[in-house]
Amino acid sequence: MTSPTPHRLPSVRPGQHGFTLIEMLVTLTIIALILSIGIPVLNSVRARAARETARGLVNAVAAAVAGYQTKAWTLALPPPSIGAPFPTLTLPMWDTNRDALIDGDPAKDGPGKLSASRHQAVIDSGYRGFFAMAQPTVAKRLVKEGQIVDPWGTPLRISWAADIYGASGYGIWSAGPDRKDEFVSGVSGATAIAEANRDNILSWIVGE
Ligand SMILES: [Ca+2]
Ligand SMILES: [Ca+2]
Repeated sequence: MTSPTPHRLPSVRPGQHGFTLIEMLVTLTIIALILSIGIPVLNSVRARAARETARGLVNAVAAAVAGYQTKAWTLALPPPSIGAPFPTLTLPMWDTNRDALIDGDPAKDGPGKLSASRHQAVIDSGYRGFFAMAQPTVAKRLVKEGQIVDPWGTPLRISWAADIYGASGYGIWSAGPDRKDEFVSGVSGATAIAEANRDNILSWIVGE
């Protein structure tokens, strides 16, 4: 049995152009090899860059929130009857609509857990959402309609006080490349929640 010759010249007759079959196969094999090595490396570099962007974003937003002394937004509600005093409503600053997402422009952001009338009261109060109020340094591509999104397009989340961040203060986080965390509908049960939260990028250190 003869092995295929790697040489090109013997198979090319005068006046003939083009590649031999072996040359084509060798070339294709080399291209496939380069792609098989290069694409995963490129994807890995991109994934790392996205995580670093998200980490910087989460830290910047956490610092911007921490820079404010007032952590609640108090507004006047319409009086229940003519002549009655205006009741006040105090809401967690940066998440007035209590949907665990950093507020965008309240006129565009939904009412979240507020009633429509209370949501309107927030708009009327002059609250303009996190981005307009705190003006953190954020790349333009990470802002969509006044809402800050992570490199995977998911709005940043915020939670206030004990359940997430300790006795006082805010926790900011990105849901990570999988765009999921325990607040996404359809994620329930300890195993699914742990899996969804595994790649989240947090502004705090777990256990502190
Ligand atoms: Ca919100
Ligand atoms: Ca996640």
